[in-house]
Amino acid sequence: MDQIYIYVVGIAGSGKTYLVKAFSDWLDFKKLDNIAINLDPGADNVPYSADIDVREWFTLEDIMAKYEVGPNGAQVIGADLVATIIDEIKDEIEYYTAPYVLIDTPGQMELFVLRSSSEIIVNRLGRDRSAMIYLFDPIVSKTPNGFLSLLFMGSSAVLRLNIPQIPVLSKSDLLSDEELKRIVEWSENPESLYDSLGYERKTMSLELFHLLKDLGLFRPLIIASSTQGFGMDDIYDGIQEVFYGGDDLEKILY
Ligand SMILES: Nc1nc2c(ncn2[C@@H]2O[C@H](COP(=O)(O)OP(=O)(O)OP(=O)(O)O)[C@@H](O)[C@H]2O)c(=O)[nH]1
Ligand SMILES: [Mg+2]
Repeated sequence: MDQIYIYVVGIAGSGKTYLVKAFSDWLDFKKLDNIAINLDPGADNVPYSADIDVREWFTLEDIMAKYEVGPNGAQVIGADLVATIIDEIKDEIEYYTAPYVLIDTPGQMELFVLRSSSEIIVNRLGRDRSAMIYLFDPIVSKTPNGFLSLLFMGSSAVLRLNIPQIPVLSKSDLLSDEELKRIVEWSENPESLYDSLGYERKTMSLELFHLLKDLGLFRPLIIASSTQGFGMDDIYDGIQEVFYGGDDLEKILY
């Protein structure tokens, strides 16, 4: 079996790093060979053992010292530098035979999604073998406006990277059953999200929401928790569907 690349993407603190750990542990448990890659030069504590780690080449501190910039500037430079070592990373990946390659992306989502280095990385590793797990932060998702913003950010990630997206509500253990139900309903049904929006947001037309649905943006969220370990089987099924779902692939992509 060829390798497939699973990029874990989401806003700062949405649970990317812990999801890589939880999903890698789950795959291990199922005896499905996998490797984990850390692409975040600013990562402090990485709870999984990274098989390949960008910090072997450079860390945020290195960049701050070398380029005489602060942490934010260093993050931007770091994101661009990753693209310059992608051939070496690819060589290291190919050294492993593991079919599942889990990729932890930098803390700030825009660093990975909006900068062209991500396109270079995805292209170099193989676009048709790639998908992203997009994490909806549970606290931001609680309000309709927050949820809508995350939906737009997720869609910009799809437009930018042009790979299938598996939407996941992370850290779901932090939400009540009622909150979970409401958020999943929003994710599936444009009318319900529209109805929940505050009065001021109603200036957006319902047609816009239907357009977004037609684009495939409204899809049921997978409910997951890395600390409690649930939802990993659904994420796995989502990946299978993306790569082996046949006719469904188009639907998942767009
Ligand atoms: N309750 C709960 N907390 C979680 C879960 N996953 C992660 N966390 C906590 O959320 C915080 C952020 O998680 P990370 O996995 O580091 O998030 P990240 O998106 O990688 O964060 P950055 O890379 O720093 O942007 C950590 O303190 C974790 O302990 C979860 O499933 N449930
Ligand atoms: Mg992280």
